[in-house]
Amino acid sequence: MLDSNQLIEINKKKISEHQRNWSFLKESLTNKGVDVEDLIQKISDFQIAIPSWALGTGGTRFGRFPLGGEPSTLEDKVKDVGILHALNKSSGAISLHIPWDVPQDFDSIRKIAADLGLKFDAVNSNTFQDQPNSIHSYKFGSLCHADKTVRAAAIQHNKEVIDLGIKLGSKALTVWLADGTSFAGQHNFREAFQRTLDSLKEIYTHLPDDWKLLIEYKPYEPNFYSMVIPDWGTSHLLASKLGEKAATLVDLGHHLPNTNIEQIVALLMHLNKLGGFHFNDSKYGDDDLSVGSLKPYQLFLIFCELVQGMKETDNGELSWMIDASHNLKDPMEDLLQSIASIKISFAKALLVDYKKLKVAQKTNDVSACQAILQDAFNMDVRSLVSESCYGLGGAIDPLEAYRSLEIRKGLIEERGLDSKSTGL
Ligand code: RM4
Ligand code: MN
Ligand code: MN
Repeated sequence: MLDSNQLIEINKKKISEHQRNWSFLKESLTNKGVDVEDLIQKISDFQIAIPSWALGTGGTRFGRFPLGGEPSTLEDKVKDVGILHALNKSSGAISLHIPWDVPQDFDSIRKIAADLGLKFDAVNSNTFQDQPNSIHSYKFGSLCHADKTVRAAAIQHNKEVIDLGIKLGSKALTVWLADGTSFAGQHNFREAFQRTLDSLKEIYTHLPDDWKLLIEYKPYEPNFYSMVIPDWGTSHLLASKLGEKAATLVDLGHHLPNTNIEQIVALLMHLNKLGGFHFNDSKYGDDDLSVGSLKPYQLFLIFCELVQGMKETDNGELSWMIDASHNLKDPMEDLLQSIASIKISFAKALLVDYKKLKVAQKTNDVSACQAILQDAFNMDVRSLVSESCYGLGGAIDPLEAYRSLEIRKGLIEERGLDSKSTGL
C-alpha cells in the first residue's frame, strides 16, 4: 500500500527546510551539553501500540459518520498499522481487543505483522458488552457479578484472551471493567470488591510467568453512581493483593477533571506498580480526544515523571497504547497527530535539566523550578522528532506524507466506501 519510492520523493521536497531547522536546533542542544545521538536513539526506540479498534471511525450514542475505506478484517487493520508505522516509525505494535478482533489464522496474521515490523502488544478483554448468543449477561457486572456463573464466564473469557495472546507473542492482559452501579444501594460495595478481587486472582493463576496483568480504573461511565475500580488507589490495591505480575494502567481519560495525573504516575512508579499507559486527551472525562490536542503542558508534566521514573525507579517496562476514538477526523490522521504529540512531549521531557531541578527543589527556589520545566517545554523540538523518524526511513512530516500519498483515497478504492470496522 505504501510505496517507499514515493515516500522518498515526498521527503525530498521537505529535506532542505528540515535540515535548516534541525541544524539550528542541534547546535543549540549541543551547546547546552545535550548528547544529541542518545536523545535521538531514545525517541527512535519509543514505540506506541495502536489498538485494533481505533482504525475505524468511532461514534457516539447519537451517531457515527464513517469516511470509507475502513479495515473490516484483522488483516486489514494490521496493514493500516503497518502504514502508520512506515510513516512515523513509532507505531510498531498493535493491541488486540477480544472478541472484536479474534485472529482466524494465527500463523498468517503473525507473518503479516512481522513483515510490517509490528509486534503484538497487550491483549484487551471485553466484559463490558454481551456477545451474540452468550448465555450470560454482563448487564449487572462481570468479575463482580453476584451470580457465580456470570463471574465464571467472565473469568473464562479473560483466560481465553491470555491463551490467544500467547499465540501472538503478547506479554500482557489489560482488564478494564465497566462493573459498577448507577443507583445508590444497588451494590454492597465490600462484597462487589471482594468478588472482583477473587475473580482477578483466578485470572492471575492463568498468567504465564513473563506476563503482566494490567488493571485500568475509571471514575464513571458506563455506570454513574459507582464503579468497582474507580481510581488508581483501588487498582493499586488489587494489583498489590494479586502479586508481582499485576500493575496499574493509567488511561489519561479516566480521571475526574483537574486530577493531578503526573503525581499518580510518579507514585505508581515509585512503588514499581505502573504497568501501562493509554494515551488520549480529555476536557471532561473519557472524551477520547487526540493526544495533546487540549492539554499539552499536562502531557509534558506526565512525561517528566515517566522519564524520571524510568531512570530512578525499578519500575519495569511499560505498555504504551493510544486509546482514543476518532469520530470527526480520519482515524489514521488522528493517530499520526497523536503519536507526533507523544513524541514531542517525550522529547521535551528528556530535555529537562533534572539535576538543576533537584537543586532548585532542595533550596525551595520555586521560580527556578518552574523556569527549568518551562525552558524545556517552550523549545521547538519538532525537527528533532522529524530527524529521528527520517533517520529510520520514515517521513519527515508523517501527516503531510499521508495526505500527499492519498492513502485514504487508495483505501477507499480498495475496500469501498461502505467497509466498516469492528469496535466501538
Ligand atoms: C474503556 C477503556 C479500555 C478501552 C475501552 C474501549 O474506556 O479505556 O481501555 O479498551 O474503553
Ligand atoms: Mn483505556
Ligand atoms: Mn477509556
